[in-house]
Amino acid sequence: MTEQILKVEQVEAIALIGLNNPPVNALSADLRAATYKALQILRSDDAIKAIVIYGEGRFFSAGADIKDFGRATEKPTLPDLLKDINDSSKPIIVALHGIAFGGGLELALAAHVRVGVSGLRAALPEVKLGIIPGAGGTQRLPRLAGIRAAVDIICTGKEVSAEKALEIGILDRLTNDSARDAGIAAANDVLTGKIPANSTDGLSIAPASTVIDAARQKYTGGLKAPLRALESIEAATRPISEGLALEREIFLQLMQSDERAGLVHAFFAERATAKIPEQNAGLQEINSIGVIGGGTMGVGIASAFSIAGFPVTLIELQDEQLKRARTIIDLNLSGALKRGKMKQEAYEKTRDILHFSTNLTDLAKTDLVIEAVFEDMDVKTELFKQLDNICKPGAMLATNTSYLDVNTIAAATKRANDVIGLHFFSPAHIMRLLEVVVAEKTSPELVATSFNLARKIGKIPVRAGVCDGFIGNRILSRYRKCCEYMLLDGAEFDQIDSALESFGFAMGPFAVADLAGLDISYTTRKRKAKTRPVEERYVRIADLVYEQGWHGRKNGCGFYVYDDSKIRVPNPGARDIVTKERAMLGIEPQTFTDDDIVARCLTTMIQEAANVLDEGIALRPVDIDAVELFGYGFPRHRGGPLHMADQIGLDTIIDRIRTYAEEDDYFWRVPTLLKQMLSKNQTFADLNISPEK
Ligand code: 3H9
Repeated sequence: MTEQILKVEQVEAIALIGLNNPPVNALSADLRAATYKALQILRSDDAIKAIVIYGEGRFFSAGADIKDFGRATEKPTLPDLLKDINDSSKPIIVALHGIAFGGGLELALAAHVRVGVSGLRAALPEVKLGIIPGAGGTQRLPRLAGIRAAVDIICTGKEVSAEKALEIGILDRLTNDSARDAGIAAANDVLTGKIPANSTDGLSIAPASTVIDAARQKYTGGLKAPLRALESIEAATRPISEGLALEREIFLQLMQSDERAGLVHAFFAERATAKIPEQNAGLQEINSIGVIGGGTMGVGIASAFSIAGFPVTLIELQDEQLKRARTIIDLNLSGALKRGKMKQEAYEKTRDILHFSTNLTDLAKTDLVIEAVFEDMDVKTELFKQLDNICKPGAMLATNTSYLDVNTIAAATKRANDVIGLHFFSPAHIMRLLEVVVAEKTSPELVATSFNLARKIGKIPVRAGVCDGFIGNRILSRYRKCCEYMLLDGAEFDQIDSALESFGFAMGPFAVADLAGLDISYTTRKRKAKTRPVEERYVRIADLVYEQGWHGRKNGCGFYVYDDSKIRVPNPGARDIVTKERAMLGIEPQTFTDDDIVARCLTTMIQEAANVLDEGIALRPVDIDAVELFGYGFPRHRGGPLHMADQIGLDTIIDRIRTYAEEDDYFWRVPTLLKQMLSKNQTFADLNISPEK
């Protein structure tokens, strides 16, 4: 018997199987084979009357092994193992603690008795990976909990608490014991007849076509997996063998889909970014946070740390702004309380350790100070000079700049190794991305500490080097330019927006510009005008719209006109500006299809991403995908621009760039990295090597 992966023991007439496959007890091919074999041996042993399966370690199981999906069809498959469990002549009791997700929960559903330990979180999150539960979840959950609950749980992938699981029939019992003890107690009760041991597959089920029809309407037009899950759940009213066969067929079809590949890539991207060269450096102790600036970013950053329970001092020189900041942080905290992100006790404690001041010297003893003041180099360097004098030795000094040179900011102090960029995204208490910008002299400890802190406040940290715009804003800036060129050359702004929204972005670039405020981007463009290369095409349309007094959503008019319901209607005045600008420049409008629009945007993102990689600004392609997915609304099911580049093929990308270059050979140049990769027949996935290896 494989001892490492399973812990098998006997307590009187009860056999115990402890799943022992760290870190998450994934039901890998090896674990499945070992469990299958153990069950056969234990069933043939007359001294054994009942079998308990529980999880060693932090929790029961995170489900099938996503890293090794390729071996999902290896025998015994998970459905084979679970059928064997359900059909067992000896009662099988599953004791669940911590997490029972995906195949882990499906294993429990196939058993004869399920006992949960308080704090258990159960879910069938497969749709979030672009698949459906493929080991009986769509057939056995409806049998235990009814079709309505099954639809709700399976089509959303949401978590169910232990109490809810007991209430709806997933669990037979809930206890505070350890999983192992709870399993033994339940097995004894089964043997003495106190609790019945039932075969889930033998349970009957009431049809609920209205529930299925309503859900079908809800999920039509979205991702494939929830709809396919419904198809499978609907079959649960048929004999179990038919339902299981259909479920398997759909599961295997979805395993081949681009949606599945994109979502699994996104799942790993979220975790891969933590693997950085500095990951083994020592950590600084951070027990207090100072945030300078009471604007949108400062308030969001202060809220993010407060929600995570850190003592925060917010500095804002203007009394009026400080008052406003306090009100918004209060609102953010009560919002977090309402959404269940904070417990009542933590909420009250946090409010006690949140301070507001107009005096920078109040940060003298603070461990980490983050500035979020006006985006201007003189303002920032002056502030860092002051912080250098005020803050204690060893304090971590961070800038939230989104474009400026962090080396120059660090050089304003006599402690450049204590300076780092922490680029949050608005609203900072909600958006998950945090670009950790590592300047030339930033110490490895500061980088490691930033990554550690990011996790504590629920962010996804990505390591970035110093350049104008780092990873995300640099790619964004090209994407926007590409959209502006298409606008000038013949596409309409609402067509560009709707093409990119159909692709999966929540909002197209012109709608985003309206939301962010046309005044803000106008100021940035003016600031950069002096350094703009003469060869670069410049599109004045956004400037002209702004100069009409149209600032976007904030004053009800920009590229679009907004009424109170926030429904956008293209602004005829903005259309007029576009037409006149084309005429003035002698541009004959060309036709762009929605596919052309998406292809150009994607190509330029890949093009810039390749340069960002080549310059070492990003560590790996997957870091760039993570930035786009978690900070810029790139559709999760598409996996990120570089994941898509591999799907499209580098030769196609390069061909496209060469074709577009016939119109503008300054903007459209084939990056050196792409040429090198093509000559070596490499994909971006090949470049995703962890730096610690
Ligand atoms: C399924 O079950 C299909 C079946 O219906 C049918 C089959 C026929 N497999 O997240 P963490 C890795 S589909 C392999 O940082 P946490 C993860 O990448 C599955 N590896 O920990 C990371 O690796 P690394 C349905 C997995 O405590 C390490 O474990 N299940 C898996 O913050 C630690 O992970 C899901 O979708 C896995 N299943 O969170 C659950 N899960 O250290 C997906 C994790 O190299 N998992 N890893 O970066 C989760 O939601 C979270 O990992 C969990 C733990 C909440 C469990």
